[in-house]
Amino acid sequence: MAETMVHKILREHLVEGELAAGREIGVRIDQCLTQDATGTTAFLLFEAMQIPRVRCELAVSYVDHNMAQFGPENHNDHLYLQSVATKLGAYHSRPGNGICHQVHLERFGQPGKTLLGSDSHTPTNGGIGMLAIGAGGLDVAVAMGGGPFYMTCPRVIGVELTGSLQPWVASKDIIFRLLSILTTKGNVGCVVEYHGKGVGCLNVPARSTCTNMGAELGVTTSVFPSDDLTRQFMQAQERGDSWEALAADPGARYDRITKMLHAERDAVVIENIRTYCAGVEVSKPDKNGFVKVGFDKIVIDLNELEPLCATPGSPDNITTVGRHAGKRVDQVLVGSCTNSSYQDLMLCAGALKGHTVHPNVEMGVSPGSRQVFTMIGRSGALADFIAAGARVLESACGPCIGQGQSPGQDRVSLRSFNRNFSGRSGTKNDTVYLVSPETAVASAITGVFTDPRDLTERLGIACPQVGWPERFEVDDSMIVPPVPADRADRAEVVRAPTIVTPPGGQPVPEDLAGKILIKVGEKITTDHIMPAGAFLKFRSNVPEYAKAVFHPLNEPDQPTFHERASSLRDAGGHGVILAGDSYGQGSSREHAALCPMYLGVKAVIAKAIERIHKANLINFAIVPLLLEDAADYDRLEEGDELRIPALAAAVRDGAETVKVTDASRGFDFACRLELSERDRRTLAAGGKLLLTGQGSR
Ligand code: MIC
Ligand code: SF4
Repeated sequence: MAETMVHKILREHLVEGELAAGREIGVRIDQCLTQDATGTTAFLLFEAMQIPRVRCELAVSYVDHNMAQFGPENHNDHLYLQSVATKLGAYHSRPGNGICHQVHLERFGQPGKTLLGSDSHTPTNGGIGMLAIGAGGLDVAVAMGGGPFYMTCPRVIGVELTGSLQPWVASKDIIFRLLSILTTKGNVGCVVEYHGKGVGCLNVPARSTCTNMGAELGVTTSVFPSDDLTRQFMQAQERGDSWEALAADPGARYDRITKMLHAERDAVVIENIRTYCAGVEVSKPDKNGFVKVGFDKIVIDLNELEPLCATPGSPDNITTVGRHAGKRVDQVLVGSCTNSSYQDLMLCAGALKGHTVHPNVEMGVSPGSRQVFTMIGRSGALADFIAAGARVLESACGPCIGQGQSPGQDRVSLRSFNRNFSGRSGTKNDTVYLVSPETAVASAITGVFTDPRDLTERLGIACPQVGWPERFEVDDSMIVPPVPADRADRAEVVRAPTIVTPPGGQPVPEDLAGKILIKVGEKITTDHIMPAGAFLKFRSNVPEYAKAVFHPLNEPDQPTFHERASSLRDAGGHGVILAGDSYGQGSSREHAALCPMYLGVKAVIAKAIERIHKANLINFAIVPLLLEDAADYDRLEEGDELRIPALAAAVRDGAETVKVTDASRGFDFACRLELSERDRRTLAAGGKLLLTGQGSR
């Protein structure tokens, strides 16, 4: 039977289960990556598992997030990571070498392989034809130790690209269009597979922009075929030998996708589905106004695509750039793992050449890797940035994770990044728009929101043609190789006192007797639960970092979440978090489960929980409970006392629902336990580490 590319890779790597959408499968992982903000925990947990050496084909530890170095913590982390990773058999990409996803694409990504990374944007490497998946650090630690990764066998969403991109329209606009169709909600358990003639106008970094930001769709990953352009990219990286062609078989069928949408509230999304999808069917509204929308595949004509942007608050608030034309812009940032390739930066430098950044605007540029940095340096583009007045930042995540460049209050910031969750920039109630590098640079020149196509018409600036380098500057001297196995015993791990072994889990309580510690709304991200920015430096110290749980939601002059939760825990009570839809979307940071666990949280009750966060909750023995009737959310309040008798038995014995009593208000409601057999065993054991039998309580 004709197969999709996703199924080909999965079939090659299947170690447990069968390839039927919705079933749990175990997949062999070839490559693993960690970054410093999640990597310290991943390696501490790997050490706790007492596996002497990395067993997957390749593991790379990167340092790119936590670079500000206020206080000793960050440097301590870097030293720990370099020593532990290389001792245990991983490569280590040193601070300054670049953002993990960009460097991995340049130096290690390989078509047809599987990659598991402790960062939600690991799917970036789908642009080179890998099945690249983001996960919590504990799952990555297990994969480094040679264990399979368990996931739901995905439904494959086919995205056909036709035509070719017009000048000033970018691959970022493709993923924006996709976000306007699929949104950030309701895509859990799916993988996006791109195909069609239009793929041929996108080079590997441009493809990776789409797969990178596929993370914002909430899908497991996204993948492009591996073709001649992939071969050229790998040859130019001196890795042509590792190339292989990979594509779906002719006639391969993609899954039919169905989504529940609200006829009125989601009217624009339904209209987009009608415009861009084939085989669309929309049911009649149910009593609550919801319709079932089904379609066979998505078709995007690149000739018709125009510059798009995501307006503040969520990456799926998509409008055209033209709609904001003329609006004042105060800050422009180009960088992040979404758009900081050689091509992206050469294009921006080319447009800026001979101009000065508008006096309204502060512009910052961060090259994605040392390779990109070196090449813009040698080509003269770096001098063009400097001459134009752009502030050149180091090769790292930087402002994308709120490490500097926070915008002023009510100031409009345009970023070529992938996330604009409120407050992520480090400024409360910020106004961050996500745009392509093309739109970013056009607006930096004019000082107002500018459709980049207008640059040519109004200012006579032609769209720069960025040639493909025959050879990239290959220099792996900042990648430290593993210590040879026969010398590893003697290698010392540098462990400063700021690196604290994470606490172990406890089995699910037999009877839950607790309290709703916080009631949060819809689309709460891991940035709300466990903010990064200035708190990043505490990632390797759970008791310290736990003080920041729900920090952005703490009310002034009221006890913080940390204070409320720790006093309940110390009194022997069980904490519960109540949430709306898409709880835990965004990053893979397992601290969003680990720190609440440390504070005594035993369950999350929500309308829906995102994939990686749900897995992290289970790994740390917090029970994910889904409201059977979403309307019960409105009846529950913060401070309510909850009882769930025989919760542990329900988890162990395969119950699909549990009855919860709100003892404060005197009513019962039902919650679903959507758990695999393995999830149940993990929760019952007190978390994944204890399930393996090697962790300590
Ligand atoms: C992010 O973009 O939010 C991060 C920071 O890269 C996270 C990882 C982390 O929190 O360390 C992610 O995307 O997984
Ligand atoms: Fe770093 Fe931002 Fe990419 Fe996350 S999204 S890996 S913080 S550049």
